[in-house]
Amino acid sequence: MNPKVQVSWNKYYDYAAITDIVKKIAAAHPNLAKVQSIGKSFEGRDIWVLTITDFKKGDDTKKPAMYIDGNIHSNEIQGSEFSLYTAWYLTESFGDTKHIQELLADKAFYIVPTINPDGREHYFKKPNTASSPRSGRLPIDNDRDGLIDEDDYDDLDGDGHITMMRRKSPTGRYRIDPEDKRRMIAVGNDEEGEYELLGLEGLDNDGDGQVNEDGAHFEYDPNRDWGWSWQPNYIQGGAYKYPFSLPENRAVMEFVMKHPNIAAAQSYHNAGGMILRGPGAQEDVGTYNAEDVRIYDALGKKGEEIIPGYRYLVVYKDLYSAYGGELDWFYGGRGVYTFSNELWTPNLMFNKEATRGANDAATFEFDRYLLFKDAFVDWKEFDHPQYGKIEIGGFKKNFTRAHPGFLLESDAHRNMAFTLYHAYHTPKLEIQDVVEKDLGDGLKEVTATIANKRLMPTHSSQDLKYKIERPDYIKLTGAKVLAGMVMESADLNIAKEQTTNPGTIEVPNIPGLTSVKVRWIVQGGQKYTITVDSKKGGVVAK
Ligand SMILES: [Ca+2]
Ligand SMILES: [Ca+2]
Ligand SMILES: [Ca+2]
Ligand SMILES: [Ca+2]
Ligand SMILES: [Zn+2]
Repeated sequence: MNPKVQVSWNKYYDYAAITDIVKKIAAAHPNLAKVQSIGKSFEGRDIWVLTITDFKKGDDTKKPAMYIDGNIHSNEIQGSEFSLYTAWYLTESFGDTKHIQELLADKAFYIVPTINPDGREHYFKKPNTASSPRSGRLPIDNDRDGLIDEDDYDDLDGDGHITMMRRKSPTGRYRIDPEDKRRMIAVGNDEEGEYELLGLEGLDNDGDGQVNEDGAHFEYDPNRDWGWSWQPNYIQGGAYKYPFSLPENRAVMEFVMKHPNIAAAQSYHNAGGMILRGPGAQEDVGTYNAEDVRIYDALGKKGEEIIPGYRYLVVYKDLYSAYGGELDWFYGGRGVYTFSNELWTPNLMFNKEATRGANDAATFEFDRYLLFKDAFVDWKEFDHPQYGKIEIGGFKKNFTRAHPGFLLESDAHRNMAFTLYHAYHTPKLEIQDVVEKDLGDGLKEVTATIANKRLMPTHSSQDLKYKIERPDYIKLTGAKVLAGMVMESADLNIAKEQTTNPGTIEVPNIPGLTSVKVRWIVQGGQKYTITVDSKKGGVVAK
């Protein structure tokens, strides 16, 4: 492959660079990619979406679509590179990869590299930790003292990183690891320690007796703002005001509402190596019925094969309860099969099972032998106005949650492959055969078989339960239709007649890997057209 758009996939991109890449992809591949803004962030940045499909084979809105986004949590940056890589790979490999050509003939992709550009920019440009900031940039008075963001982290030593503070103390419960002097280890109950840990670099800026209590690092949680099982702030910390009160999420919601062809969705987070599905909360277990769980399981288990080291898990059961999460809205509110992947697994460090703690021995070894200690700021002394003589040191923001550059591209490719498998299994409708029977007197019986060649139905069980999307229409035009019916059993000749508007038969669902039959009695019409029009299954005609 000799790509038209040159991008290095072993590094990270700030907002300006993302803007440049999405525009270059669209300019280089006008028949495959379009870029538009779905709205503005709080600070006024455009939120870019790339629409990827083979436009020569039909409009994106008439095809089942896969929606992909990243970076809802500001510090969880690599979802943007993974999303961008997907758009880049689809467009660049189209020329010589038959599978991609077929996929883009049938499907569309809506790819939003970052749905939180303000937070991303803060993470890149300001001193931060691997876990900050989580929020976008709407200002909040976290401690309700009447002041906003009055006590953020402070980069005390001015090195551009927010690391840890420690102090020698006879009552401290930590000591230095003799194996790696940079690492602090907790002492046992019967041991004496020599250091206490004082948290992240900071001062009590406003003299209220607390350090780092109100800053940009945690204002609210953008992934608790979505309109399904939403709970207010006193039940669910970080919920902010009401569902879709954040402008970035509202822009996504409005885009999704305008694109009812979205049948599948993927959001990217970090970290831990997980392929997550809902429900986010125990209360919603009933909304995931057996048929849908079967489809989630088929996709999720394939994902475990495609992305070694990642585990397919259920949020509320295997992680924690969360209300008003994005994946719950996509499935609960829109009936869309959705996964959230927690990117970066520490197993990638030495290709064996590992934990990802910033204080785990393997993390230090990996930094020492593969990153050559580039990810760690060595401890150094500092005179703290409140704590006295302390030391500052620890991992930089770009390690423990984000992939080191040399491991970024292969994991992006594997996660993309999982989303392509997911997209492949959105419905593929085909008018399989049309059988005519002459009934005499210029009348004929037309029986059409509509097959769905993929795993997903045109309506998830959640969709059917709440009537989220209209039924699928199977239309006969070009002849006078006298009667129309759904064949419940063609073999036994059992039909359910539709007396109103028989030319357009409504079927509630076309399940995956199966077919439905419809029949009309028509008069005349040597040449007629049968059209299947499904919101999530696309439009096909014969
Ligand atoms: Ca405050
Ligand atoms: Ca610092
Ligand atoms: Ca304070
Ligand atoms: Ca305060
Ligand atoms: Zn996250």
